[in-house]
Amino acid sequence: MLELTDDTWLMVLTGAGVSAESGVPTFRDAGGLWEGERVEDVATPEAFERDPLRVWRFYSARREAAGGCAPNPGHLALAEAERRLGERFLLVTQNVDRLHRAAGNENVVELHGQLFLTRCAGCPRPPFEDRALYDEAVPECDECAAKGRRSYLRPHIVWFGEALSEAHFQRIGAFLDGGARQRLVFLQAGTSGAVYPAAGLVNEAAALGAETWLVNAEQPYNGSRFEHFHQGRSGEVLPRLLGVG
Ligand code: BV8
Repeated sequence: MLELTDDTWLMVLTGAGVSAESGVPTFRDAGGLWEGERVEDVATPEAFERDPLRVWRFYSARREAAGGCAPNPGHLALAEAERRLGERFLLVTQNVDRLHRAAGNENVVELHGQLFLTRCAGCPRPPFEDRALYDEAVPECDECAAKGRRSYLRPHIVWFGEALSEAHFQRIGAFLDGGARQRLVFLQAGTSGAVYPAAGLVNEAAALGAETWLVNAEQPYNGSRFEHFHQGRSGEVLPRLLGVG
């Protein structure tokens, strides 16, 4: 068991596997999202430039699927860990489905963006809440239109080749520095460890002396970096591991 002591600073990195038991499809598993679509066709800025409607159809289908999903016991265990540790807990997720927030986590860094936010591809207006499905036509920015310009709206998602938010890295860095003075623990759950920079966070934490824990259905690409590996479904393993089941 991973004991949450009074001096524990716990950073958790999650991926699609944590939402799998909620019914949200993963990416790289058999039957996952990349089986039907090539990444380059739907999750790159070039793809959006080439065929924005195809990209919107992909994200609209994901909005529709994720909209009906609820947190599973893995999410709930992580929410309970935050209740116990407070500001000594930080959840860094690659998931865009908001299920961690729905479970009750507040100290969350959504590294790859959010499925239910839309922003303008052409102007700096802030991302806005949007659950609409765009299957027939690519939506356009009304604020740009008011200024006589035409710009497409796009999902608030970090695509391959796009930079992640600097503010996220500052928050992660500050947390790791704080934890390094006490008992720093890094826990990775439900991710293939294939996508960077997320997959490299374990190295940063380990360099600061963190204990490294892994929960996954199978050995991930970055699995060799971890001291403790609990193989299995996160909805079953996380509650047990964190002693909150
Ligand atoms: C950038 C869109 C720079 C979001 C996604 C270093 C080395 C090599 C390459 C790179 C590198 N650094 C950067 C790169 C390039 C690239 C990259 O990582 N390429 C890889 C693939 C080689 N990274 C980038 O381009 C990033 N940007 O570096 O910018 C820059 C700087 C300045 C200026 C300009 C640019 C951007 C990365 C953004 C990626 N966006 N998609 C979306 O549509 O949702 S990635 C996509 O993969 C999702 O976001 C997803 O979250 C992410 C990770 O996938 P996983 O969550 O791991 O899901 P997966 O299906 O793969 O795995 C599930 C796992 O769970 C499996 O292991 C399975 O066994 C397990 N599992 C299943 N069920 C369960 C379970 N485990 C437990 N319980 C279960 N029930």
